Amino acid sequence: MRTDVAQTVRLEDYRPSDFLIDQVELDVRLHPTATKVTTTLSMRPNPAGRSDVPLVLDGDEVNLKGLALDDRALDTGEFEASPQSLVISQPPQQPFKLTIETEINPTANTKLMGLYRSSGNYCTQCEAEGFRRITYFLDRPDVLAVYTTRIEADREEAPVLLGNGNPVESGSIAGTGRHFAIWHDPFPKPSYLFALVGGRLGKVSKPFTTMSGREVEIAIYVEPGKEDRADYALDALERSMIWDEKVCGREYDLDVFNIVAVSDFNMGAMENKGLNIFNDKFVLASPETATDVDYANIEAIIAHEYFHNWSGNRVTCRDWFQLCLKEGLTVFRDQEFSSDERSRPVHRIAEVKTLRARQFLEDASPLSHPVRPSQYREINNFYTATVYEKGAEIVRMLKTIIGDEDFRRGMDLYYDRCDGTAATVEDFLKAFAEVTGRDLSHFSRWYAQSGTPRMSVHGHYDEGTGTYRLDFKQETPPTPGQSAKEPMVIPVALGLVSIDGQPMEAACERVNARGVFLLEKAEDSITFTGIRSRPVPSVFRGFSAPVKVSLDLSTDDLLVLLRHDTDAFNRWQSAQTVAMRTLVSLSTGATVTEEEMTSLASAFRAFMDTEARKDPAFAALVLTLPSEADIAQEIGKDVDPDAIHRARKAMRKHLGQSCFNRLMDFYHSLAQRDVYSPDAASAGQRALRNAALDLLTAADQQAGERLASEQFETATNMTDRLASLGILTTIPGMVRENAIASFEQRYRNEPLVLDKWFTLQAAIPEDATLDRVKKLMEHPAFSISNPNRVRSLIGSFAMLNQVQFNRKDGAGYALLASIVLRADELNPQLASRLLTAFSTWKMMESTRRSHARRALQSIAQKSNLSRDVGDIVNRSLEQDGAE
Ligand code: B3K
Ligand code: ZN
Repeated sequence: MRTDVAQTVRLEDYRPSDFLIDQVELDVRLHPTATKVTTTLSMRPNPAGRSDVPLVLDGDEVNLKGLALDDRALDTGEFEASPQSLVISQPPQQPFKLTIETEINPTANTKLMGLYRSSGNYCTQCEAEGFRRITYFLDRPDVLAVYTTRIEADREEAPVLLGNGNPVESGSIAGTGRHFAIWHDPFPKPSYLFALVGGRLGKVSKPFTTMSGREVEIAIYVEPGKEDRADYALDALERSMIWDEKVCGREYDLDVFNIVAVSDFNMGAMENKGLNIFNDKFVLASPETATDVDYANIEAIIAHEYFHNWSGNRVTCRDWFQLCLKEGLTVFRDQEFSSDERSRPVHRIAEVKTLRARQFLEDASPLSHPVRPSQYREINNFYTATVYEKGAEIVRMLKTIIGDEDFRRGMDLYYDRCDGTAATVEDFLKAFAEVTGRDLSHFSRWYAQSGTPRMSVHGHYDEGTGTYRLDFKQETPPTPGQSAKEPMVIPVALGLVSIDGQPMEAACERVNARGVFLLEKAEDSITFTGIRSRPVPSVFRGFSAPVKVSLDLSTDDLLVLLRHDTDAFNRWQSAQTVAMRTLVSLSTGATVTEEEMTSLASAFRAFMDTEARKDPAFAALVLTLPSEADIAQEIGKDVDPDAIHRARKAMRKHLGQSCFNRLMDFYHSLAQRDVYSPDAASAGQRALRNAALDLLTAADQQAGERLASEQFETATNMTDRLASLGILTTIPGMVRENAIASFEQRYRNEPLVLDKWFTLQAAIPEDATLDRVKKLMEHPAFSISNPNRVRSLIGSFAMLNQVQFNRKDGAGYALLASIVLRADELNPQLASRLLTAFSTWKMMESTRRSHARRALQSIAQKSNLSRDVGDIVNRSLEQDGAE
């Protein structure tokens, strides 16, 4: 076990910085291996900090080349420099100027933090603590400064030079082949929002007039020749800007807004002020290379990063414990945007599927933590589904509780009051408490208490009195570091439906005009009066709280909701609940009656006859069974992934056979259109057609193979081509292998498309996949140093292939462990993200559990692990009861 555990940072230890930086002037001379950075800081002691203390600046692998205080070079005795810090023992007690010269090697920077190179271009990533890899600095989010950046480079190597803020000046340096550009950002910002780019890039742009009439140029820079693939992203950016003005009253504030797409990036994108840097996967799209899901992701991530300009940049975070303040809020904002641009119920279902698959899973694992953690060892490990997705659910619950108007007033007050500052979760809640006069202290527990609350809901109808009582109980299971749990404030949006499917008007004073009951205690009951027949309750409409619900509803009642509920989310949820009950029984060897097997099938048939064509995207979701990972999570302990795989396959086959003619009818009537459009309605039709093909194939492999092959050959877009290839990969044989080979041939020069090819093969649920994955690691398109490639092949194997990653012989775990160790030497963030695939290990049956433990221990025993991997492996093994 690792002994050199990194120092723990605690929220309770926060204190303001002892020094402030008002202005930063950077002069960056780009060079592949020896970039010289001269930083001039206008500093002063912080009146809120301690006096007479040394000045300690953060560094990370930087080389100090020169140091001057108020233009006087410092003697060696006056400071101490290491790659990790620069300490000036007796700094002035009044404002002073510090000039620091550093030298860095962007080509050797494989961590992709700080200044690095991607396909020869220079780019940066500074959140959370990457700026200290460029120069020594007070690299913390509550030190806000105004930046001016001069970038100099070889004109051939880097004709485009971009920085934060507005362009000020540019020109050639005579006789050197070099040129420069100066950028000035008037908005004070923390160092994590700093960015620069230098390289050969193509550009698409358009003018944008803001709500107050200011002219802005919005532009996207991509690899030359791929400009037309950025059109959709540019359009999404424009729509995001309009939405933020119309719906939130937020206007853009600089003269230019630039986005740069790069191919080596640790995450999706980064919201640097005025200069967003993106993983090219979330910018580049054409019908031939991107799927409907890619288009939707591009739209959402473009919006997300743009929205950060207010929720994150204008109002930033005091410290990294407040990360959810910008991330949870901004996810909520991008979800609302996508819901407005697309179908709200369909988007809500997609959000909840993601939340359950990632956040509920995390909360049930050794990595569970509160939305606002109270301590960390490596902050990069806290960019999690809990901070992002559950963080967004908290904002959504707040809106549900206080209503739309007060929510908007609270947001406006928060922005107005906190603009230009580094804020806390308390500042955020205070704005809403003030506009509503509510005490939100109990509600704030959502930020501090980890774990997914479990709710049970029981209904009692009394025919004699015409009343209907609903009993609610909540309980949150223990999580690491938190054994005793308190009740949460839980908004329950609900309604009653009659057995014959009519909405019931029922009186209950505890349910407000918006149909919401607020549960504040561990147990509570509400009673409806004037009820003439037994109702079916529809609770947690729209998934009004991030909780697990156990409902004592019969299959028949659930199917009433599927057919008739006015809430689309609960219609979908009802079908999922019926399917899940049967899938769990099948997976765990419990008896499944004929009736159970057939009831969902007949409900599906009725649904297809009457409803499915009204909203194909929604229908596709209804016809898709819970995933193997969802079923494993529902079972929760002693999980056997092979049994789950068999159960899901059997049920798909049964449903496919029972609905065969209708599915075939759907498949043929929703034929491909000649012209591809990524809009939600067209995407919905494709989704339904491909969901039908999946069930048809489960029912009749030969027929499915024939249809899928034909679709694969004739597809006019990537969505249909990839869906058919995915279906073919489930059928062993030459048809599949030929399709895999032809796809590779067709897209051999398209790395982002080959990523999809890697993913599909890594997800094949058969024993030979392990060797296939190892072989694909030798493929010329694969590279262990490129995060997209590694995530597509290895990440998909570990996260999507339940049966092969969790092989009973432990070989899946061993493969991942060895790759994590290899990746860790180059890129710790990438390695630790891969390692989180082990988060389900404790819920496996004992043989698999032992193999997983051994694999984790083999990582933990290594010396020189990064802080990132060391932290995840230690937390994964903590509180591991010996067996
Ligand atoms: N704020 C960045 C994520 C930074 C991750 C640093 N490890 C992108 C985003 O959430 O918008
Ligand atoms: Zn974000």
